[in-house]
Amino acid sequence: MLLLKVLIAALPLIVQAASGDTFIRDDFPPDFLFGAATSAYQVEGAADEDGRTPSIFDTFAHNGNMTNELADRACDQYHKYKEDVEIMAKMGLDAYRFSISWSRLIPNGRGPVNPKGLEYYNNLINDLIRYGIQPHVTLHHSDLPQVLEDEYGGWVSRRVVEDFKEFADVCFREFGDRVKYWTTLNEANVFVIGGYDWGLLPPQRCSSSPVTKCSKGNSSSEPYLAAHNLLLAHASAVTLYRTKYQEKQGGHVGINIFAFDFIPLTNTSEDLSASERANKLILGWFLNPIVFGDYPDEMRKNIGSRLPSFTKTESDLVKGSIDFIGLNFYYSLYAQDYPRSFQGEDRGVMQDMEFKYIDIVDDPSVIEIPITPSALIRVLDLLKNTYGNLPVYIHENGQQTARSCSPESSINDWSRVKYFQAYIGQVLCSLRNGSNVRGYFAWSLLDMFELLTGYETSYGLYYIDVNDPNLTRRPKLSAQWYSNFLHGTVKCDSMDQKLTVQLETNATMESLAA
Ligand code: IFM
Repeated sequence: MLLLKVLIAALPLIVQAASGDTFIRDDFPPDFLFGAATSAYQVEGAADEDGRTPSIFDTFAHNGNMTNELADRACDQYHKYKEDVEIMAKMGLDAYRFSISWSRLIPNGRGPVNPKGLEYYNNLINDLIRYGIQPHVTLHHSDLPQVLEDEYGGWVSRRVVEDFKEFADVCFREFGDRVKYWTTLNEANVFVIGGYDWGLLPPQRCSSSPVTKCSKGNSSSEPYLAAHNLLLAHASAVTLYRTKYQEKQGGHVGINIFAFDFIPLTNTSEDLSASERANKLILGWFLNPIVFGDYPDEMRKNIGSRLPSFTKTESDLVKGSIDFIGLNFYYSLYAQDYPRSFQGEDRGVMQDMEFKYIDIVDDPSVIEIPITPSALIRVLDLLKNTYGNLPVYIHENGQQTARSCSPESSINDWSRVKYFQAYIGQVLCSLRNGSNVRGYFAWSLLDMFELLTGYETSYGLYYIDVNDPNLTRRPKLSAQWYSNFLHGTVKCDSMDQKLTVQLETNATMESLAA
């Protein structure tokens, strides 16, 4: 017993020790996947080609919300996918995470399948397989067909559940012989907060206020309604996969959630419990129903009848509906206690959860994301300790840089190299501490059309000049570093604040060029 206690007490030290180590690719389990990710609207282009119709993301981008509106061409992966698969192979990626554009595959949202859409995704998947790169497919990445938004209000209507299930059915049927990892929804929690509470993301619905540009919506009820329908749609698609396809195709299906890692703004007990509450509820809003069958009690208490209820049948449908958790993580935020007694009438999600978030960088002109030591370890620990240590794939993690600067400064992206090295080191620490992490996807493969900033900022391993008619892909230092890491030729100092980064060795800019 004493020995056990000593061992338990020593665990944090083991993590600390691991974090001071150097590491290489081979320190990860042999079947641990390293990949890169994109999403359909951000990368494909060909927005109105071959029968594709607009999604809510197109509408959002065309409504003057973005700094520029050229996503119609994006990186033109629709025409350049072969080149992109080649650069993935050169880098040594094990896997590529991308999303299927629902309105390219089924232009009317339901009904006939577009043969051109089918052909495109078949070609992309076949090419990936040919190079031994696993396709990891997301079904919804902020891009519900606009036609369904117009017809019945999209995710706020229960009708979306059946349409999403049918779309998923087409994907499983057509691509499931080769795709073994399916994610139903990308960052479901941020999609509803951004799209239905703040009105800052597609479909831009929120309560009207002097600062919002929403033409419809209700920030105090629609985020919960949309989330409820997302959960039912997710679970219906998973049940379909499990009953009709999983045994034959042998794949896995999960959902993707965004984690913030809230840290207390001050060391008061109020802020400390606000940060704990924020971390628990922002994940638990989706993961509690999925793992335990219902929303967290605290949400029910604070939100009352604005929070929809699951019937027994629905709760049974949702409970257990994942084989893995997809996780998006970028950096920590401060949380400050914000009790209901201090609030006005307006209710949004964070007010309901009784906290305010505050950026840890107090200068809005700073674009690069701070590297927050141990943040990812905390998030992975929370998942491990709360949700039964389900398999986790880190689906998005990456550094933002300004895009409007010169190509040379874009390509010399040391801050991105440092970011990847630090966070991949944190993943290793978590693995050593018992986390069930199975893979890591760098966000993003290319400089794409960014969700909030259009072409002002980017996350790519490869640089693209939007004004270049050929949209030439040029490897950045981060691509070189990632490739060297994947080929086992770079030794990294995990979590080292000074981060000695090595780049020389076999992957050169020339060898990685498109
Ligand atoms: O580009 C986005 C992505 O579409 C969703 N997650 C966050 C990324 C970076 O902003």
